[in-house]
Amino acid sequence: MKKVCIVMGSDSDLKVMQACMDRLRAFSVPFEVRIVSAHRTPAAAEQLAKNAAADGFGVIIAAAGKAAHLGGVLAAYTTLPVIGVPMGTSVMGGMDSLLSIVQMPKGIPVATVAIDGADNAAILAVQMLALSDGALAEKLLEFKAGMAAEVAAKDEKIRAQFA
Ligand code: RP5
Repeated sequence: MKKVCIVMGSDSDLKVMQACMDRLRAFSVPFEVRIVSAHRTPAAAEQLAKNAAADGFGVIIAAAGKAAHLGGVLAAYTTLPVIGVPMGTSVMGGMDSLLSIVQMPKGIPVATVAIDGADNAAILAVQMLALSDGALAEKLLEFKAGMAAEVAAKDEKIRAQFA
């Protein structure tokens, strides 16, 4: 199976991104984690993205905050899909990160999840890999069925409570 490359602009992003690692583990999807910054280590960002496909990655998840150019820079150097995760920030609540990631110019898309949407980034990456992996697609169906069962159980409980 192809691996997921999780790239963070700083180790200060790790706490939020832990949910991404946890979800990928739950799906038994292999991943590697890197700290690479579009601004502090731009040469490493270029190298990582250029080599990612040959290194066995099928998708890149890029988490960054503030002027969050990491996903866009990685996407510029690879044809692999890049998922951007905007980090919540103290000054602008993460709107700065969100707009920096989502407003890519035409031709270089970065699939952007919600502010601090680490879990959804992992699920989206799994969905991408499942396009060419039937067993993984089965696991996704089970995952969705599990979620639906949970919500249905809550629905039943609340209906009884207010009947
Ligand atoms: C971004 O700047 C990082 O992704 C992080 O979210 C933010 C702050 O980084 P630190 O100053 O905490 O290293 O590059």
